[in-house]
Amino acid sequence: MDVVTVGETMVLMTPDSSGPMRYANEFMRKFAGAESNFAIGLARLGHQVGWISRVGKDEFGKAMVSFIRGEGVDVSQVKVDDSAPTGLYFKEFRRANDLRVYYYRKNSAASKLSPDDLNEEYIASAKFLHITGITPALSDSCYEMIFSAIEMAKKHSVKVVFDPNLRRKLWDEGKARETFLKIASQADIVLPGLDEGEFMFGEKDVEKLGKLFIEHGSAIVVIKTGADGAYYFTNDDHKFVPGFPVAKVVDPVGAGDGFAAGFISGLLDGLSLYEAVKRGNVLGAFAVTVNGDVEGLPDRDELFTFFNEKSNDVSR
Ligand code: KDG
Repeated sequence: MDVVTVGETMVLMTPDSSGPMRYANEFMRKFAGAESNFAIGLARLGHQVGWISRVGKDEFGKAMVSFIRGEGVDVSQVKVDDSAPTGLYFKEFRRANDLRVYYYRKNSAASKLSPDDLNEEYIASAKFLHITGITPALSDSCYEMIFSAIEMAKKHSVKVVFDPNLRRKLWDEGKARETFLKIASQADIVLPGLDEGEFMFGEKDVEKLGKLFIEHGSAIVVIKTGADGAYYFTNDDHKFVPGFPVAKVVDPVGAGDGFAAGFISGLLDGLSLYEAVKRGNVLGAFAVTVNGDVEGLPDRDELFTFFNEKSNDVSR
């Protein structure tokens, strides 16, 4: 396994029409979750990825596992739970720049994830363990599970990648900050957005923030600044890597997961940090051009075609 990730994926319902969802009668059914989005992004680029989770013993759970398996992700560690349903969420495209998300995930099957769902050998077989700040918010057992997974990874020298993915609807702010700081101090690689970094350290200046993350214990930090690009920091190096302009953002959700997949793919391919961040920026840009979190992510051919064309415009 190149990468193992763990977390909840939900059924995603998106209205066919924009505007207040109370008027929507038709919906598209998709699947989305930060960790499986990331896993799918890597699998499309040809990497070996595994996703650990729980789904309900229901039609949605069956369809979700088939979908993720169909994308080339190993689902051997996904458990089917007959006591809780598969989680659900809705995306409401209210108006331009006003996208809202509604969760129906409390007590879902994935919220029952616990340390017992972790197979140490499976985690040990990977080069990277990827976790997000969403999972520890889901329940006490999910919180414990995340720290057990980190412990297992560290025991076997598997690098821990932490994407904070702050979801304010799921958290008490103080608890979120404390948890993110605790995970960041144990992670090798942290991938915050600038706003998440500010949330964690109360610092807006990106250079100072990068330094704070490194002092806090991470070997590599990449701070994303949206469409502009991202800054990477290590103990002895830091650079800004410009993003790729997108003519029309169709759906911004999933950009961060695409970024993480592109960046880790770059590291797995032995690229320099600069080139890995650039690949992350490209995948983030691809992700937002299509409705759905993962539908826009490229396969390896598409990615290299994009680079070979030396295109600066993702939309053409
Ligand atoms: O990163 C995109 C995900 O956040 C979204 O698809 C749903 O996993 C999700 C969440 O918990 O918000």
